[in-house]
Amino acid sequence: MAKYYQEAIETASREQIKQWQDERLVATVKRVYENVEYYRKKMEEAGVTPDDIKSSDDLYKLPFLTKDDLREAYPYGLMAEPLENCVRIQSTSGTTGRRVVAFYTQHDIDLWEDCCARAIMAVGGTKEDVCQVCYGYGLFTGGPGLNGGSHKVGCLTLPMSSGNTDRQLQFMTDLGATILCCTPSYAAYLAESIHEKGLRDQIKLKAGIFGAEAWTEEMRHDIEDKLGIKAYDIYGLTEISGPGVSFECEEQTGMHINEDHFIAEIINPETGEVLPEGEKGELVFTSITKEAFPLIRYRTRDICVLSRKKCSCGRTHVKMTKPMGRSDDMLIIKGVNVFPSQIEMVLLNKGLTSNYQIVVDRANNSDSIEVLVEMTPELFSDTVNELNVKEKEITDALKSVLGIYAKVRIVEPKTIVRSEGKAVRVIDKRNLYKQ
Ligand code: DLL
Repeated sequence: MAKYYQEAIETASREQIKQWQDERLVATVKRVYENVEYYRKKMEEAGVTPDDIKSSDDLYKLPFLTKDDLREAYPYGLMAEPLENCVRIQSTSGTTGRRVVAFYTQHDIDLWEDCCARAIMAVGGTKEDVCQVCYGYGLFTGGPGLNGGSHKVGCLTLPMSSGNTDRQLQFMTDLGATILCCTPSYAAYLAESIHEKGLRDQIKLKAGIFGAEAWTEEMRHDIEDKLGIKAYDIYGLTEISGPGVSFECEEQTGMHINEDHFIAEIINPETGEVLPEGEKGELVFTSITKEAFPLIRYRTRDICVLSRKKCSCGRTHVKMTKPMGRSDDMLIIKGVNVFPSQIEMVLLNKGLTSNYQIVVDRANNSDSIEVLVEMTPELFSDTVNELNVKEKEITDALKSVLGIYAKVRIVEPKTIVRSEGKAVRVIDKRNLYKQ
């Protein structure tokens, strides 16, 4: 059974992969230097010219790019193709101020969908399969990416998008879905609903492709047991295209990075120094085939380890572990990227103090977020009713900034533990990064 979408590429020799990376990096650097003022300035500041980049061995000479650069250059500052050649945007789930917009030419979409097709075939997908995609469609990359990959493999694609669990289950059983694509928390929720409704023997699922958020091995086993499937991880980020930057194969021991499109490095997040293979650090990507929005040395803030150990699946592309944490304070709650600073801004705007704590938890596979904030002397004299009104006001403001519901509790002064070092702003009880 064919298990590769592009066998010659996925099993290419290391020499061949290096050659692709060398040629494509040199061409990409030259192109952005000539076409994108933002890059040219950054390179000039770092004292590097395209002539200094002769192969991927010279990558370390180039400056890093961060989310702040993307915000500074928003919206069009990093676009490397004329607008008339771009056909799509996708955007992160982040909110005002933190929003990241990525651009695609038709060629970019084509290559991105190839990456997702590789992921689907790696879990045993063929054109005989019925692939149910319940990642969100729209600005989020999950739905469009896996949808495109599923088409390329030739699966019958169910473009469900997220939510409406009853309808998901109806299509899953009526149409005999065999591959499920969604976040791991939604997969676990679907598994639970299937059990509750006694539908286990009516489903034909064999594999799931779950990503977009951290999940543990325990969660994998739980989903696999409940649904009687193999559950595979998939990783990606909007900035670098979306899902399919890397994906798991049958070995289920890490995700192969599509190295013909992306060069991966691991750096020390404090110093920026490139770390040798096998060391844990921040993952940095350089895209070498993208037309509209090539990113050079983009710091993902995801912490992981790379390995080039031979894989039994026959793929030769480097593997990354599941992300083991982040080097910034971004939380992913219900699939939405949330920065504590956004919450702080809302509280301060509403006249509250910066003595607050964010408690994130997960019950029945659903994330919840509670914001505790100490009352100010003015609020101290307010009645319970007035406090309730204030809490509701903050909840609404948070909803409009974050896009998700956060329970707000105003607590008495001095009840949030003070710390002598850094304040403990976030208590994440989900333990998602436990390996
Ligand atoms: O989450 C793209 C995606 C969609 C990946 C569907 C997989 C499946 P963003 O919303 O830009 O893009 O969020 C990117 O999510 O930097 C990681 O911190 C986190 N993340 C993505 N996949 C995984 C995973 C999509 N498999 C951010 N495990 C990334 C852990 C993940 N974290």
